[in-house]
Amino acid sequence: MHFEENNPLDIVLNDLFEHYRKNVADVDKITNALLEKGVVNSQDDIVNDHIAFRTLGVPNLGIASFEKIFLTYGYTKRDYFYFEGKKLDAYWFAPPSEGYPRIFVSELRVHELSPEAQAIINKYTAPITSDPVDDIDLSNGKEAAAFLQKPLWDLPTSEEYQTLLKESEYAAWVIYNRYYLNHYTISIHELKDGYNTLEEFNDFLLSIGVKLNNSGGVIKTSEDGLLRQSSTVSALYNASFAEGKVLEIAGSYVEFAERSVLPAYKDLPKEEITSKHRRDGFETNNADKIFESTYTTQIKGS
Ligand code: OOG
Ligand code: NI
Repeated sequence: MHFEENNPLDIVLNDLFEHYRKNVADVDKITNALLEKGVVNSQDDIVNDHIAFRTLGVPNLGIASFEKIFLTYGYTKRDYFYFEGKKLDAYWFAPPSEGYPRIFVSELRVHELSPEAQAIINKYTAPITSDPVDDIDLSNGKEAAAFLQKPLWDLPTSEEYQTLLKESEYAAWVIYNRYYLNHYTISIHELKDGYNTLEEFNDFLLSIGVKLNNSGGVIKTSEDGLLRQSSTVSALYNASFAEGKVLEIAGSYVEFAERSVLPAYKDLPKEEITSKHRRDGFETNNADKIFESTYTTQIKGS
């Protein structure tokens, strides 16, 4: 994945990816191993299926605020997803043209948390009295990219973080990591033979020592069988909290998606198959398990 630095969306996506790549060691580890094996010739040969962000459902923030950035850049809002147990809502957004990743944005249903957890979140978000996206010039890609790296609220204390963690791992993740890119996703079906099924690719990942999320099984399969996904488990990072204490907490991860050709196009010659002939969108049950790539249960489990 690489875009020319000539339009705001390209600038934003490049900047998000560069920050993410520097922080998440598995990104370069996987790319370098693919280069070494001659599977790809550069990072640009890796097709990015989608990227994901997490938000808080409070006034002036959440999907309603965040989506303005990518709607302005030509994305289209698509299906709604609801995750009852995790208290999340989500939408996916289709890209303006081929070559750009889909975007998956989720939002915590903050009003459904305990009064204690709500009070912690509100302490940090209440000072945000207008939608911060309204204050940025989205035609300026550098300004939009900087916005996505800029903390919108103060750092919590370690105690507040741990209180949130006990009730909602997602809440704890967002209060600390904010709009950091949550993952990028390698399109497995775009790779060469030997690496273009999730089984083969996961074997390759295990061979280079990458740990995979096993919640609900390592390969998550949609009901129609056409969207299969796996993901790494986040590493632990030393994070400094408001009072100066350092805790090891979850950051971001890498995902892998295999989209099969839709039944209507099953007889199309291989050379003619493009992304529009493949299963699109997302799947609630797959996503529900992929969220856990940043959860303590996955990070601390074997
Ligand atoms: C997003 C989890 C869902 C997918 O592809 O279904 C997802 C997250 O962890 O924030 O990425
Ligand atoms: Ni994903």
